[in-house]
Amino acid sequence: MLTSQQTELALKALDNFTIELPSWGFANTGTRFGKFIQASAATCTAEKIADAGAVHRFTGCCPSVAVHVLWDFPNGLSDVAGLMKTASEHGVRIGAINPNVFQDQCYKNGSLGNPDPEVRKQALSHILDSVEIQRATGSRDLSLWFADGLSYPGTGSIRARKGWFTDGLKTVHAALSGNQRMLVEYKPFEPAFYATDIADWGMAYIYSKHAGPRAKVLVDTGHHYQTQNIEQIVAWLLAEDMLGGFHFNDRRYADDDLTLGCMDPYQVFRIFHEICYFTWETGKAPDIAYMVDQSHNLKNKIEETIQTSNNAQELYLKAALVDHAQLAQYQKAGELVDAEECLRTAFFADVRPVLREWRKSKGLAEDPMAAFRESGYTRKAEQERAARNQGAVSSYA
Ligand code: AFD
Ligand code: MN
Ligand code: MN
Repeated sequence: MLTSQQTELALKALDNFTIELPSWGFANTGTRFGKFIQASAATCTAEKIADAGAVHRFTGCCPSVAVHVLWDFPNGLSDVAGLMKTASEHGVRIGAINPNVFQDQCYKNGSLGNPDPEVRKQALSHILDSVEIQRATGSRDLSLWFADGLSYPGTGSIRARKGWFTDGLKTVHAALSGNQRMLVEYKPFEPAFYATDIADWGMAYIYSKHAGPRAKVLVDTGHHYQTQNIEQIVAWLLAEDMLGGFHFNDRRYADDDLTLGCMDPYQVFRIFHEICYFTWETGKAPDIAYMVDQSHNLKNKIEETIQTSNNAQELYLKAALVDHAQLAQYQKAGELVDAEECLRTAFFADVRPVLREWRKSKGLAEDPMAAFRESGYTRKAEQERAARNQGAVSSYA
């Protein structure tokens, strides 16, 4: 049972915690081995936004939707007004802008890292067009992930590619204005299987530093080797004021894009702990974009996103409950067991009652999953979308 002081702290933490949803999480996506079509899945960007709006309506913590330029703005800037109108009709706003320089045929040997200067120019022009969309939607963040890399030794100059990326990202940075930021995401492998051009946090950090002060590192929790200590990376980036945000998901083996917290909730808690501990020590909450990046191939897409949002709120709440003053004392005194127990006590605290109290105070159903299921949203979506989804063949493409 939480003390009244902990309850007050928890309610305040929930008021300040939001997590952005990925538009691509609501459409029929899958793995490279095919996809299993869901009749209720979104079949256009307006429906993806409507589905994200439904998650926000039931959870109260997902007010924005990250979008993918090629998939959500097929006509570029001219799609912006309509999508912003759709977003506000569903009680959400457009969030991070994701350029796409990984699926066009010309990017076979890379985008900003391509040895052909014409392809590098084409990639840069798409990213600069994405900055214009970012400006038009009023989005703060440009979320940059690159599939660039080599799959065989000797098939490219690692240093030349580093130089091209440095130049390209500098040019992107120069196009930013106002409160705009660019978040540089790293990934150790996939689809490149020998040397990915932005493979780890160090490379993303160096590229960001070269680009300029608006560039920060984006940590995708699925983009690490099995043994990597993600919360240590988070602590370093916080200390350097270089943590831009997260793409949250969970994994058992690689970039599995599973439901946040389904495999290792204690690791997610430790990541949030580093942020809450930093906030307590500095007295200032870092400006971090919490975003989901998952591919809901098997579960109902909206239900999995509600599950993800609930897990994120619960684990963030637990991290907020750590007795930081006590922990700092034990760490200083080298009291190892007592220091560790500060984390474990908070991790095992039952925060579901206070989460239900918070939802009630916001006029939300205490159980968002049950409320969503009772709403009949899925059945209605199936009726409206089944025919269009039937046409989406499950293929190796
Ligand atoms: C894939 C990539 C990366 C990127 C996401 C959205 O691995 O995580 O952020 O697609 O473009 O998951
Ligand atoms: Mn990602
Ligand atoms: Mn990924």
